[in-house]
Amino acid sequence: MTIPKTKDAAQGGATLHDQQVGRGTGGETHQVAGVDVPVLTTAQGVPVADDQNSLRAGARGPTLMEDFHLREKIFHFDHERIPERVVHARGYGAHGYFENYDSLADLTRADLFQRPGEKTPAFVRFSTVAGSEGSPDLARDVRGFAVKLYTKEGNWDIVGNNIPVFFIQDAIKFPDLIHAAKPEPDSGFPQAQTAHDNFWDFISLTPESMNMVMWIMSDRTIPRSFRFMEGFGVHTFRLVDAQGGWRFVKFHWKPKLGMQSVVWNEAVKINGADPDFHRRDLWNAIQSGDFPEWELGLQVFDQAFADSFDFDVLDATKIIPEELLPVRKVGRLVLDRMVDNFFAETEQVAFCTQNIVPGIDFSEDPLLQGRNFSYLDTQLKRLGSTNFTHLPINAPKCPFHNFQQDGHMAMHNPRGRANYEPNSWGGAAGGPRESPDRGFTTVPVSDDGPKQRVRSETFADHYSQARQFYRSQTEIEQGHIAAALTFELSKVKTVAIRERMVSHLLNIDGALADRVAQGLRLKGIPQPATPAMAPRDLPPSPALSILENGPDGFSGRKLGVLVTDGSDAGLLAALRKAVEDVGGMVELIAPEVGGITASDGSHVAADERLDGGPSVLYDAVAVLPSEDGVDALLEKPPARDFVADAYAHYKFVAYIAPARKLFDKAGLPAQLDDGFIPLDAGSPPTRFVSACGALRFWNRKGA
Ligand code: HDD
Repeated sequence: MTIPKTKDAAQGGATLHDQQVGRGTGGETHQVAGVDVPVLTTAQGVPVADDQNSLRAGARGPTLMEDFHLREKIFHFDHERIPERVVHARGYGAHGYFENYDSLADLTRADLFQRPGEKTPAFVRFSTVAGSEGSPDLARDVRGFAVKLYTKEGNWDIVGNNIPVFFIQDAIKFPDLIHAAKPEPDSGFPQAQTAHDNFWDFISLTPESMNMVMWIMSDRTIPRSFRFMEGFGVHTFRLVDAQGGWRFVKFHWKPKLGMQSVVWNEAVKINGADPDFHRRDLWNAIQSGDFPEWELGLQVFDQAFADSFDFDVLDATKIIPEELLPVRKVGRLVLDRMVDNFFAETEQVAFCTQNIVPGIDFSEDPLLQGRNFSYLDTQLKRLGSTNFTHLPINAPKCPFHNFQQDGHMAMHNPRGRANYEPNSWGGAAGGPRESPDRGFTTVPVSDDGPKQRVRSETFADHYSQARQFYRSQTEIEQGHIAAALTFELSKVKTVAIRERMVSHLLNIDGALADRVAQGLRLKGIPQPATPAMAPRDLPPSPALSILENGPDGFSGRKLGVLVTDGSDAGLLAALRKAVEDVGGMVELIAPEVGGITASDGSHVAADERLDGGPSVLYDAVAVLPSEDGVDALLEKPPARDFVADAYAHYKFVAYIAPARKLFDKAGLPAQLDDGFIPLDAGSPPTRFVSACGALRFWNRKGA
């Protein structure tokens, strides 16, 4: 191929930004196969004539050192990877905005909360904690929920999780916790799982983790989608008003679509069927204009409330129940744009708990205080330069001026002579100066005492809120917690660790401990662990249950429809309309991906081939084969699994008469329960879709 000579790309008027983000945007173009495309260049902008062959001495001779194009290309490739995050390595980010409802000037001087309706750009990264970057999305794990708000007075990061409490009270235990959770150092497995000896050994020796244990064994750690989970700032922070007055605050993100999780057997299968299940879900939702939303909620309280509350508000293993202190909704977070480049944005985004703005302040929570050391340090390791703040995803969107300079990859290089202050260069030439009025000031709280390594007595109650969490769950959810504990501890080989965990459970709930002990076939029930403080019965908090806080419809959910040649075209169209009318999505699964010929002779494209679209990928399913088409399904294991799994996972199933043959073949009961809804003249698709709003038919016996 002969490539015409061109000018240097940089002369073509490309901006620095174009050159950074485009694959040859700007610069000269040339025609390839009748289309104008940019000329391929080296990183130096030199046009490349041949990108297929290295420079050789003779057609079969050795490659020459002189080949600067080959060397530059391979050199760059060799350095493509940066260290993955030591925790939260696997994540997925999106852009959006935060919109403030009312002025909160009476509570905080934070600029973003001053004006009703004001929008602040945001970037959010969701993540799992323990797994590597390539681990599956539906590992049982806490989800990170990190929000960067690019306010007009600097970047504010709320680096939270989808669970409002944490395993440990003091940051000094974080390396131990994470070492224990990650793959064991000798064997190098298990990946992205806490179901192993090291984790439960550490946990069973750390009673302060018991509240978190209840949360992680609940379905919160197997969310159906990032879109359907809550987020929390976890720690207590401070809101500071213009007069310097302050109150404590806890941050909540409430999903507009309600909460939803999968069931464990489903999670295991989703990980095989689509390891990218969560990121694909977010991508698809945002790309199709179905923008997920969360409301920011505040629990605001003063020192008197903190003192009257039974737990220490500085203890990150505790919540303040919403029933005790309601969550005030103050704005909404909308995610409406995917990244242009995963590496540049999602991978290089650097969240730091110490990124805070005037009007917000830290509390003395020892976990938060330790985090404030950790994040800056880890970004330097990961991103390689103190100038990571110059990367577009990390740079503030408001003006910023200081005397920091140089270092690796410096991109913002101030002009002029003044690179220190005080200086006597005067006016603008003297550079920026501090502002006592606008600048960040720390709340002048005082707390003095002897220097010592101690844990406050007010952190000593490790079981009461664990009990409260467990007893606030529906019976179904309690069953899931017991099953999850039994599963995880069954993977633990050391019997003494299993027993030690049950001894903690005895302090939480006797029936739960019994259930797990029986599930493990322990020889006898161990003695309860000796608590540092006797657990108390607290009133149940319905806000802690997922099932009590689910959605009221099928909006944002997905229906999978199994079809064959001859499927009823009219019914398909009516079903699609009924789902889309309530804001849901439909995917068709056919024996072959090329699609089907429907009853009216029309060609209908499929979204998935049968073995690529198992029912675990959908919130509800419809089984609509034709009389002629169903026989071919009977011999296909993925077709039988499709209905057997939908049944086992409590899904609502719409069907027409021929589907019964497949149900029989898959071993479903002859007497179908009310979760199976026929589609016929007496039962239109709208009836099925409104039933699907309950998401699962939990009354199914024997599933
Ligand atoms: Fe952390 C990442 C959340 C305790 C040290 N953490 C990280 C991320 C989230 C959290 C969401 C991923 C950010 C992203 O998407 O880039 N971490 C939490 C929460 C905690 C918590 C909610 C307890 C309330 N973390 C915690 C402690 C320490 C760290 C106690 C250390 C003392 N966390 C880190 C880190 C990471 C991190 C090593 C790894 C990658 C990163 O920071 O950017 O610094």
